[in-house]
Amino acid sequence: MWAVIGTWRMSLEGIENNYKCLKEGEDSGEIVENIIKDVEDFPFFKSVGYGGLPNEDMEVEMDAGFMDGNNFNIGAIAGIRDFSNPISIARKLSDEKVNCFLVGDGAERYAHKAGFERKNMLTDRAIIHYKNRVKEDRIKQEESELKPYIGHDTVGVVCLDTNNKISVGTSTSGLFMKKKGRVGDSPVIGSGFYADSEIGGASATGLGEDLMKGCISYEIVRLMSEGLTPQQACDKAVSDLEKKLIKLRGKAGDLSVVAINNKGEYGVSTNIEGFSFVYASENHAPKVYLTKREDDKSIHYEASQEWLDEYMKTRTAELKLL
Ligand code: SD4
Repeated sequence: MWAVIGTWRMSLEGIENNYKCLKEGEDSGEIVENIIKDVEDFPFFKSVGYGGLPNEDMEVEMDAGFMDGNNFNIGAIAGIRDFSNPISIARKLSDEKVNCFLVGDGAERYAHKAGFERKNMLTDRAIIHYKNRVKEDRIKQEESELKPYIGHDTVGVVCLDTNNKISVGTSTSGLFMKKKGRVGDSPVIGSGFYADSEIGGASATGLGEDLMKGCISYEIVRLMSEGLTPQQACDKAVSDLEKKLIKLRGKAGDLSVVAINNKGEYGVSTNIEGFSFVYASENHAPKVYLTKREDDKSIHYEASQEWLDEYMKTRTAELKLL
């Protein structure tokens, strides 16, 4: 059996371009990296890789993480600038026994020495978004609250290959207008991602500051190890964390998760409207779904052609300076 799941509609092309190799026995780590690279390279996705939106100093600082569920190798980078494929750097770091989670300057030095491609990741389009946001904030005369960019967010991919190995990876430019040096959940093991080939893997997207409070990806895998299906585990992890956050703090940020188990079954849960994901497996061609939650249960339905057309139209629409 093989299966792969990715957060958001943006993982579709990556999954479509790579899932056939899974049938041919390709390693899940390789597939996770290749899918995420496709997302990082596409300039119209504004919260991952090239074209990602910058921090408040107008710098694109990116985070990425990778885990191999067979041997628990992990690699992660945070706050890295000017490298084209953060996921590849994170995966390469997962070969290291120590020094496998690097930040900022240290991550850049490592990537440089290891020969990774340097690239200015700030696009003209991202600069327009930045300038417009500065202008809007000035108009509002108040600091607007940091929210994950609606409908975009982190790409997280969990993959089971035909050798029963589960790998997981994440990549993001994090929150638009974040403070320099701010790190979310995406490169943090157990929060943004976790995989154990004997059980399953999970990945998260949303407000990192809140996702980390529940170590949510680890929690989902732990729940699966207790016998919950991926869907039950995702629903329980999201709803427990949301309830706890509301109880302790009065509100909960955006929490969305995807998971698969060692049989290739999937689960997805969210506390927001309009969370999309892509799933493919031996018995299932890649498809985009949307998820909504009713009474702590998730309902998944296939995205309509109209929704899919509208998605690309809005991503690529002409953007003007305000
Ligand atoms: C973070 N979870 O940096 C990530 C962001 C995300 O913007 O998923 N979306 O908190």
